[in-house]
Amino acid sequence: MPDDMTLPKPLNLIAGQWLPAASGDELDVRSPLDGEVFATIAAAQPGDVDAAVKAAREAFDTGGWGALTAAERGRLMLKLSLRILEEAEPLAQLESRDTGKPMKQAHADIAACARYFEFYGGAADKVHGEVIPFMAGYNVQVVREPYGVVACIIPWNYPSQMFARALAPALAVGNSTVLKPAEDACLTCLRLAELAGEVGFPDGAINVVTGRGDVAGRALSEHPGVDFIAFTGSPEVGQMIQIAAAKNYIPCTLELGGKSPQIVFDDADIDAALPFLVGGIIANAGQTCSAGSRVLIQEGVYDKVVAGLKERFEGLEASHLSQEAALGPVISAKQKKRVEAYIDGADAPLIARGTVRDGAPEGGYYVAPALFGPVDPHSKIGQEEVFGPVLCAMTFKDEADAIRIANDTEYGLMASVWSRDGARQQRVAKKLRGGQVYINGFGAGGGIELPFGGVRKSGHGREKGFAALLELSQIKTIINKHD
Ligand code: TXE
Repeated sequence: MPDDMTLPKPLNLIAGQWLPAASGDELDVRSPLDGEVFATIAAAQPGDVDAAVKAAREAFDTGGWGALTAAERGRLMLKLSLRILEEAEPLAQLESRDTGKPMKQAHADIAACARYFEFYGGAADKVHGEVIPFMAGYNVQVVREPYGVVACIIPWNYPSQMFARALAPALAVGNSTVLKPAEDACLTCLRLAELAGEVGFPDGAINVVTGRGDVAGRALSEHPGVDFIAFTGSPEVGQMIQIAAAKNYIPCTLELGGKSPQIVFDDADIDAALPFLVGGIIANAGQTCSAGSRVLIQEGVYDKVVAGLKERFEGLEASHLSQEAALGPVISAKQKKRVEAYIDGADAPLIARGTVRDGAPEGGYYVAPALFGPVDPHSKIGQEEVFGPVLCAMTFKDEADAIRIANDTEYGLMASVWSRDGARQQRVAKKLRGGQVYINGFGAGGGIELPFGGVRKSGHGREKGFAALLELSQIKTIINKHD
């Protein structure tokens, strides 16, 4: 870790001003790499949140943000995208220290963050309405409008990507925003908001309140001045968000995680599949909503696939020492305890365990990856989201069995189908529950252009792609009787 790392201002951003919590409350930030406190952040209270929402409202109603044309908003977003790329190295270092990600992953996240602003910056002036033929003497326009103030409450697993995934489409269609990043990792979000100010975003377009979820997050989600909530996080908090949104009669999108299956049929190219089966759960130490945490394997190839997985798992090392490390620590002592409780209490045979590399700091939150199998699909570890580097191998007999097991959890977010049979690929993909299905690949939520989201306990609404622009805007029908 570089000693000369520049930390962003540990303050809230409200109407273009960097402010401490009015109460003066702060929280310590620990690095998962070594467990040491390396920064503090403001612990926003309801009064700070209120000020942030009012600032966003003013920016939208009468301030500089609402006055911009779509093309001007897009141009600012494109400028921010370039600025993020210029700052990629320090941003990646900050992201790595804050989340524990290996640098390679942190760099990929910063590149994706820039890409979000590029994609949505380019799309800002391409969202338009339509004209509907109606009775003689009428002109009917359907226009697409922003909601107003969008509250974005995001988690710690991909702070810079989540910043962009939530904010970029909301801003592109003209909403102003209040971001509440996660208390476990929010420093890149503060720096990104600072960069937005540097490239010319008007005050109040992006406001940031840091602090505890049950204080700042709750105050934001319940605030009557918020018009839309975009939430990513746990199902438990997602449910509270939906209730808070209902009380204010506003819409929300929820992205809540999953237990995503990768299905390997006996005609699959197993050598091609193996890196994706491992990568789907190891990326970001398994702390990905769309992690491929279940591998469903057809009986005839179970031994062969498991042998390949075992070999790879035994070679995995959790580390912060190498730029190329496949996985780093998990986010916090709490998360490490949670993941280890799943591993220690697993009601399935352990097939393989990776290692924590020698030299990893004692205080870091490293977890050696674990492969279990055959896992009973109805067992606790086969059903619940672990959010760590834990893979469950399961068997199935035939196509119908595979679809039944794949869909038999409370979640439905991502899936993949590994088979050489084109008709089967289509049949299975169409029957799987969830918002994204890969065929002969797995990209853990990848692709900014591609709509993404879940069903049931994985949430609802679609992020990414053009779909997010439609989600974060509403239509108004203007009926003009002209003679
Ligand atoms: O999430 P929380 P946690 C899952 C994953 C993980 C578990 C717990 O299984 O192990 O959730 O993680 C804010 N009102 N996912 O506890 O608490 C909080 O400050 C309003 C999957 O970290 O849901 C943070 O900004 N906001 C997921 C955000 O909600 C509240 C990613 C998410 O935190 C709040 C993260 C409240 N009462 C965890 N309480 C994914 N889908 O990728 C907390 N928050």
